[in-house]
Amino acid sequence: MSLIKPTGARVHVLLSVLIGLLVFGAVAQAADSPEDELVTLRLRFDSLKDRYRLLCENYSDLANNCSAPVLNCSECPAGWFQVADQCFQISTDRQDWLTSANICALGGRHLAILNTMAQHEAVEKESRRIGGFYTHYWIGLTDVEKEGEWKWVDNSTLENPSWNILKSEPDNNLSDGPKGEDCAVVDSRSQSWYDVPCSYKYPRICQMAATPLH
Ligand SMILES: [Ca+2]
Ligand SMILES: [Ca+2]
Repeated sequence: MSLIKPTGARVHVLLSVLIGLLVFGAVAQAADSPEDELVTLRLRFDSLKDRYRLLCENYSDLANNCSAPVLNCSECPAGWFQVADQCFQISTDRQDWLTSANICALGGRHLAILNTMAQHEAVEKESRRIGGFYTHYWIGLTDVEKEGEWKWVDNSTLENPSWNILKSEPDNNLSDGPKGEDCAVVDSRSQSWYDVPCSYKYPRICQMAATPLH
């Protein structure tokens, strides 16, 4: 094996490059706005929380084997699954949309407001885990107040729609009555939404904020 000793010139070039990188990094950092910094810190915080949760679960598995005290690693109640700082639960019973919304509303919860790809992927994963016949679930989205004006149950407007556009949804299909289709379900397999009559009966997805770990 041959070792190449750095010459004075090479060391000088290396130092220049390193100093250049440091200066560039410092300038880039200084150019960040507080908002950018906040977003970066939030991402790092979420990443650390995910890492903590994983380590906590590994610890608890080991603790179980050693009869040591087990930590609570979840920020969600038993039977709920977590996505970022939110908890979700898929029901096993089937109700119409309004009954489902009322059931979820007990205890300050609500029908699911699905805004992200991660939430849709988690719903698909949980749906596959629990098995069963159904893959369509009520979500907290309706245009019952004004046709075509879709709103979430918290009155927020729809910003990231995931309608199944290949099936021309939402189509307010009138084949099941003049009321059309004013309530939305998510198809967990295609991770897309359909509008359907609110009187239909489906399982539901409830949502609540996660309780931070202590
Ligand atoms: Ca409609
Ligand atoms: Ca439809």
